Amino acid sequence: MLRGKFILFEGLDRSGKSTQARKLAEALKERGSRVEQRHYPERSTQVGSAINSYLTKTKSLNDQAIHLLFSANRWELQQALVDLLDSGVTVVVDRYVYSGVAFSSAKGLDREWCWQSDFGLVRPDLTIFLDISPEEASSRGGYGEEIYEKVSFQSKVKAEFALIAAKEEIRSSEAGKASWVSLNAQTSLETLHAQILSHVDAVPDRLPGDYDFMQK
Ligand code: NYM
Ligand code: MG
Repeated sequence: MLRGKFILFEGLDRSGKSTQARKLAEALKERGSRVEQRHYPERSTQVGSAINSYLTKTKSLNDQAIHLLFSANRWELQQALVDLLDSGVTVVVDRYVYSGVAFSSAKGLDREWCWQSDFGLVRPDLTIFLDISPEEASSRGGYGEEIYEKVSFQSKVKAEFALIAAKEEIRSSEAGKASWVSLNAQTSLETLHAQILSHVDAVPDRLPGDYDFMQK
């Protein structure tokens, strides 16, 4: 039996991640795969509840502390994620370590420091970065409610994601398999969905227990 695939969506707020994650999960299920969706931050845990208070501006925390809470939230759910994958379920995830680094380093925290707390977590098999301009994102529904949803800040986040993408694309080509793809999110839902499906189909099969990990 094969393990499930770990497919990650990353991008700015309102880049369309949730919509595309749902469409991908539906398409894979229709083909008969077992699929689950996850989203970080997972706000239902105690750590997640503290994160939620920060994001909704009801509690202030220093930049280092909130960074470590986001990371702790991934760690507390890591075993459950691995168990799901090992049981053959494909997991479509909305945000993970790259958001952690991009958002915190956009505040000016040291980039290397930002990576540290996530080293050792399972690396996604494929990360799909939905590329959108901060201006286009800000025109989409519901924008501006949470702490990071300002065009000026999202522009800095986008620049940090660009640095991460460059690094991950080099890693992909060295490994001879695409583990990061950046797609233009300012296109039709269906065009984007078809592109995403074809990238997901190209992800190699792996056995349970066979993972790469986040590392230096
Ligand atoms: N965010 C998310 C971080 O700053 N660090 C992280 O590690 C993660 C996972 O939380 N603006 C930020 C990005 C978003 C905010 O996420 C809430 P979402 O996907 O909008 O619920
Ligand atoms: Mg958001």
